[in-house]
Amino acid sequence: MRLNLNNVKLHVSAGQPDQFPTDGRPQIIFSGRSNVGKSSLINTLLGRRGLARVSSVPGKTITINFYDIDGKLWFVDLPGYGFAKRPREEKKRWSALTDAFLRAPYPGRRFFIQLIDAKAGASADDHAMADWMNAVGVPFVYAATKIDKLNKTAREARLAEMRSAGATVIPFSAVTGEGRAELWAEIYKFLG
Ligand SMILES: Nc1nc2c(ncn2[C@@H]2O[C@H](COP(=O)(O)OP(=O)(O)OP(=O)(O)O)[C@@H](O)[C@H]2O)c(=O)[nH]1
Ligand SMILES: [Mg+2]
Repeated sequence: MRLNLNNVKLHVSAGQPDQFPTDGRPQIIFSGRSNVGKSSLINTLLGRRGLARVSSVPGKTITINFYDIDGKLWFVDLPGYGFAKRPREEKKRWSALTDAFLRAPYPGRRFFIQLIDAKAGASADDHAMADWMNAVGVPFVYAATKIDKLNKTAREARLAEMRSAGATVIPFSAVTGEGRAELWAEIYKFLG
């Protein structure tokens, strides 16, 4: 599959399950805690600075954003989880919408890119997400985000820790662009 990255657009910011696409195109799903750098990573992958909104206020939006990638696949930006200051009502909405998305039968293939803040390491919610992906058996890789913030020693320690469970871990930085080519390689490998 060849993709024209000049032909990408935000298709829908879905606040309700009936807005989710059901056409069966492959979905690349980006998941991670709030503020982990999801929007920045999506923009870096697509080479578009302002497509996914990079927020100064974390955890503001509770929608699932579907980006149409050249009419051939979907990039799915899940709302970030684990933002401590978010009101309880919003947390409920987050899990209701995300659960609906993850549980609904989808007539196409799915590949998860699970973002972990390289400096902070995996949170309890990150572990819960990984447990879910392993239990369901969906393919995924980790992106260790904001890797530019770590010195060599901290970087190697974090990557070794994240790789100890056997998963693929890609160090990533939206600042330097490190990891962009490697993530695209994983996506293309999945697409076959
Ligand atoms: N140093 C550094 N900062 C980054 C990187 N990626 C994102 N940031 C910063 O981290 C903050 C959050 O980035 P976002 O891309 O909005 O993160 P998000 O996961 O989409 O956040 P929410 O959607 O609000 O949950 C912003 O201030 C970014 O500038 C990175 O690779 N390196
Ligand atoms: Mg975001």
